[in-house]
Amino acid sequence: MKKITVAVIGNPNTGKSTLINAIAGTRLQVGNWPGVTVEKKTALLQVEDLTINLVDLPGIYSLNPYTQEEIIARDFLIKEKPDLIIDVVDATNLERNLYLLLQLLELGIPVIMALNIFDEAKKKGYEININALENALGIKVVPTIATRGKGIKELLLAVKEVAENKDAYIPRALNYGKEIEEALKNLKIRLEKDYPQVLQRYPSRWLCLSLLEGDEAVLKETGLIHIKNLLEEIRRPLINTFNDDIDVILADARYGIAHGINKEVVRKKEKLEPDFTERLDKIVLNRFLGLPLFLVIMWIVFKIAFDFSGPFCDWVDGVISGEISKWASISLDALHSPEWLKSLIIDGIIGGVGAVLVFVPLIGIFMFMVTFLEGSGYLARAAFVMDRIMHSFGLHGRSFIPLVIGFGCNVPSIYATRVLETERDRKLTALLCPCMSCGARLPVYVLFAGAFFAKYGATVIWSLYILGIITAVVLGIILNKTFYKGMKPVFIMELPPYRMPTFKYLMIYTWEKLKHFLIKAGTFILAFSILVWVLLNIPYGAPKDQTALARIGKVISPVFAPLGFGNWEASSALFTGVVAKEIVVSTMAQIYGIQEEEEAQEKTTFGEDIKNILVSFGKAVKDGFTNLFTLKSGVFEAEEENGLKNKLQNAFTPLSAYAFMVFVLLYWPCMVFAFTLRAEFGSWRFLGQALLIYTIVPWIAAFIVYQGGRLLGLG
Ligand SMILES: Nc1nc2c(ncn2[C@@H]2O[C@H](COP(=O)(O)OP(=O)(O)OP(=O)(O)O)[C@@H](O)[C@H]2O)c(=O)[nH]1
Ligand SMILES: [Mg+2]
Repeated sequence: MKKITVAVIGNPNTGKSTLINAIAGTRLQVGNWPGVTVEKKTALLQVEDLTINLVDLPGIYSLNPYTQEEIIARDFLIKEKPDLIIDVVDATNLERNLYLLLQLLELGIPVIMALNIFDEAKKKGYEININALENALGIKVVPTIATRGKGIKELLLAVKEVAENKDAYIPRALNYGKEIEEALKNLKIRLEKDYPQVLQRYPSRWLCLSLLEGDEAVLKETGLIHIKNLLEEIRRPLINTFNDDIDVILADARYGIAHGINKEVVRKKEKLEPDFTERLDKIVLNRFLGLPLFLVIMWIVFKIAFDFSGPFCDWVDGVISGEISKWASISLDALHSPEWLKSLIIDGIIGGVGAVLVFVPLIGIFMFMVTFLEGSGYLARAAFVMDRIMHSFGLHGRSFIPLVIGFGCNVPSIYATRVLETERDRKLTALLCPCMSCGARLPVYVLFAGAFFAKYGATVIWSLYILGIITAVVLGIILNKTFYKGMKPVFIMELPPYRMPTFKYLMIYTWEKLKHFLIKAGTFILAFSILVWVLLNIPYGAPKDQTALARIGKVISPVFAPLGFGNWEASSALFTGVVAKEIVVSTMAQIYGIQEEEEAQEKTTFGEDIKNILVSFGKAVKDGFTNLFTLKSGVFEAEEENGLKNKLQNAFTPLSAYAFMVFVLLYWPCMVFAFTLRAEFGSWRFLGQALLIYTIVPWIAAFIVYQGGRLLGLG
């Protein structure tokens, strides 16, 4: 049995990850913007007697990398020397994609071209002569539509054929003309003589070309820095002949050939009508409309998510505090369990975890819409629109993508900063990520907005998200003036076309995001619900305000007094919430003790319970759609049965509730964020810096809101 490694490479956003998912049934991250994949990922596949190790890599425009993720891709090709390369090419953009392909041919590894996004090319009226393309390049070309799994079989056949006859498919490299080829030959001879081991380690033609170009990174990497003089000697006559730098000459040659091939093999039918993408972008990217439109789109996303999910959240709440609590109570009674165990399971675990699970429908629907924005190509536009604002603190619009990802969860944002070029840009962007309100904060907002702002709930929560963005801008400007001085980077981000995400895509990537919350509920939140229960029961049987948790809360509460929530309940919820934001809600649910209602003990059979659950689900579906079409504010007008909202209304005023939400918005996101930040940047100091910022900033922000509000007579 034979095993081969196949590198899947190509320009950004050409469908590499989609293609691997289609071939191997994996769920690698896919999105409609350049820079989705930021690290190497692999998928194993068996084709008859051949084991194929497919390696998904970040997109690159050339083999001369700038950003960290581009270096990952380049290094894999150069150092790990895969057996075969699949170059995934965007058929609507053949000429530009050919530049990388021509460089790949220089690696001495067989290349197959997957001519992907073939559907869009056809729709745009491109006719590509596959045979002519194969002949011009001397490699196999397979048209594919990765999103629909078209061409996969043919691609795998080609892989098998090439893998079995590798030597016959070593590509012929591009000829750069007599002078340059001569220089390359001379250089190779010198290296063969003096540095045979270096020459052996890397693809030789690529190495010679990079050295000739004077690629500093390659010089350093190969340890050949001391042959600079020799290189100068070889380079000088060339520069004299061509009157230009070698890298420019080589790039020009590649562009020239790419242009030539494109002209020869692509025919474009008469353009019938202006492109949909072009027409829509006139509005979306408009100087004046762009930003308001972004805000409106965000608002619509919230409105839909809250209205539609309301009845479903109610339903989950009903099932947890009704049937599930009842079943647990009956089973525990039947087992003659002691009172404390019953309290732990029902008040601690079901009450604590349940308070968070109630919001799963909301988070799910919100994630669904964020996934839609990602897949449709709007996300990249939002980054473009934000570009000017980002420049005010020396960042590029590209930084906005890690930030937007933060609306889902701040942890993947940290990884997404790899698309940025400098360490400074990466660190500054990572430092701003926590200002983006992640899904875990939603339960807190919904609880408070529901208790204090009912009808205006969606708008209040939307205002928190906007406040997060504004804080990021202010913080960015301050950091840019102090610790993170930097140049304004120039980089044009490429805008992908608008695409209608498939239903399957939406379901898979919504689930991937939601899964994370469910896992957290079953681990962190479960563990902390138990811990909170324990702290609330030391000493056992004491009134709640004399327990260990209350004591902790009372110690730290003076810090929060100027912010309007100096009570021990809020303080201890914020204390446990350091681990994860949902825990703020699960702690409050336990502190304000959701009382078992008498009706929960109603004598119904198990069958009746199940029927009741199903019937109420049916009603939730109906109500969800009714809300959607009648613009009723679903989640905030939820019938509150357990009295948590009432208790909150006694402990907070609308103003202090808003200040509390602002504090939750801006304080330290979660433990996983801390671990990831430390791991990704390898620095305790940087972590400490971030911790400090996200302790001070929320305090100041909540202070301004609360005291400012009081001055204005609001509370
Ligand atoms: N119409 C069409 N869209 C496609 C096709 N293949 C991929 N896409 C879409 O193209 C976008 C990019 O797909 P990805 O698989 O993330 O691309 P990638 O090359 O891995 O991107 P990076 O990791 O950012 O370099 C997604 O919106 C896909 O749904 C195709 O054959 N046809
Ligand atoms: Mg990818």
